[in-house]
Amino acid sequence: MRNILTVFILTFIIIIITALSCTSSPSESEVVRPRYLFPGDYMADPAAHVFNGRLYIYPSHDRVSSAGSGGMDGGAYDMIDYHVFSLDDIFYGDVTDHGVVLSLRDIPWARSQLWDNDVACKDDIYYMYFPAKDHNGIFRIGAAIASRPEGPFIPQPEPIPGSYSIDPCVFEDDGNYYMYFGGIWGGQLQQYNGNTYAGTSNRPNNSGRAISPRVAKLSGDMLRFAEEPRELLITDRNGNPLMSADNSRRFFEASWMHKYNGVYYFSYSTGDTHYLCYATGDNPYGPFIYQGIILTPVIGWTTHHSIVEFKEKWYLFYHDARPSGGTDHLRSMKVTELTHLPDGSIQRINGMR
Ligand code: FUB
Repeated sequence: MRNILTVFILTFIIIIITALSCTSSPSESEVVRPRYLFPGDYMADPAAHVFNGRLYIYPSHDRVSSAGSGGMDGGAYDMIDYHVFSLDDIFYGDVTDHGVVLSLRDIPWARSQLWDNDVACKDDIYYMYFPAKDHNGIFRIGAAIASRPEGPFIPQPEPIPGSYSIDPCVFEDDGNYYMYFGGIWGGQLQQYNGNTYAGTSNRPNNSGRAISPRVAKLSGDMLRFAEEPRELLITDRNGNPLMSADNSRRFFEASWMHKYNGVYYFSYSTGDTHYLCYATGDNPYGPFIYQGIILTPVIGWTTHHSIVEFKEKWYLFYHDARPSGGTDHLRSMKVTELTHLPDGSIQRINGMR
C-alpha cells in the first residue's frame, strides 16, 4: 500500500513540474540577459536613437569627484563631459565609443553638472539638449549642434530662453518636435510655479497634486521653445491627478516618450521609490493615464532609461550601479529587450537581472 502511495505522489509531482515548465515563461538560459554596454567606464541615463540605420546612445558620463558624496542637491553627480556610443547589433555587436563630444569647459553659461542629455535630428542636423547648473547654481537646458550623429557638438552661447530644471527628452511627431523635461529634489522642479522661479526649496510640499513634468514644442530652428512650457498631467484610471504623497506612482525625473500602435507612452522615474513606470495618452500633450511599472528597482538610487525600436524589436536602455559595487553616482549603462503585450501594456522587467 505504501509503495502505491509513493508512486502516486511521485507521478503527481512529475505531472505538476511538467505542466509548469510548459506554461511558464522561457527559462533564464533561453532569454538573452541584459547587456552592460560599456564596461570600460561609468555611463548613465542612456538616450538611444536610430539615425541612418545605426543605433546611437547619448549617456551621461559619471565620474569620481570630490564635489560631494550624496546630499539633496545631487552634488555627487558632478559630470563634466559627454561621450557618444554607437552599435549595429544590440546584444553581440561591438560598441563604438566616439569619445568626448561636448565638454563643460566649452559651454560659456554652464558651471557644473552635465546631467542626462538627449539628441534629435532635423534636416540632417543633430541637436543635443542637456541640463547644467549656470553660474548662479540654477539648472538650465542648453542646445548644441552637430552635422553628424556622433558629434562633436558645438554649444550655443546661452541656454534655451525660458528653460529650467533637468532631463530633457525630445520626441518627434508628424514633423513637430516636443521637449519633455523636469525633475524634482536636486532637479529643482519644485522651485517653479508654472514657469516662474519661486524659491530654493530642496523638497516639494508633500501634499496636494504631484508636480508635473513639462512639455513644450520646439521652434523651427530647434533652438527655442515655440510656446510656454505646459504641465503634463498624469492621472489614475478615474481621471484623478496623481498626488504628491503617491510616491510609488508620481513623476520624479527621467522623462521619455515613445509611440506604439498610435498610442503615446510617457515613461519616467519615481525617484525615491525607484521605479520606471509609464502612462499613456492619445496626443503628445496628454493627459496621460498611469498604467504601471516597466522596471523594478535596480542596484543604485537612480533609475533612468530610454525606449527605442531597432530592427523590428523594442529595447529598454537603462543603468544600474552593480559594477561599481552600488555606488549611486557611478552607474553603468545596460540594455534589455522590452515587450508590448497584445493589450498594449508593457511587460514588467526585473531590475535585478
Ligand atoms: O545623471 C544625473 C541625474 O541622475 C539624471 O539627470 C537623473 O535623471 C538621474 O538619473
